[in-house]
Amino acid sequence: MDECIFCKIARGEMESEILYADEEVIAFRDINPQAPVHFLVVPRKHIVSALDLSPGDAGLLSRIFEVIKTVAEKEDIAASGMRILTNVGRAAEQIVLHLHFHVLGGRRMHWPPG
Ligand code: DGP
Repeated sequence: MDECIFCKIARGEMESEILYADEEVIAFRDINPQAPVHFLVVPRKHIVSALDLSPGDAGLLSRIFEVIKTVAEKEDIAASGMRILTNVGRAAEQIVLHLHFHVLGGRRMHWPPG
């Protein structure tokens, strides 16, 4: 998708602090961090949200969670606990319409979330 911010980051056309990249998945720091560690894990393939995943994406989804674990361990938030979330649609304030998983850690997370 030409105008999608996360597609542009994945193509290297927009700057971001990349923490991990392979042929399917990238991870980079959120521009507006909500915790001491806050990064996003994003498929290179343009998928709008979790509701747009299809059975053919099972391998990709599994890869995304492997990358979440790898980067969380590298960022030293895996052992203490962290939050993984994906916003879907307007009521959840999904701003970027390209599937992404927020990974937050380095502080105590509260429940229920806002
Ligand atoms: P969401 O509300 O789930 O769509 O969150 C989108 C997140 O993406 C938000 O926390 C800020 C982040 N973000 C938006 N634009 C950019 C960008 O250009 N670079 C980076 N690194 N993060 C961005």
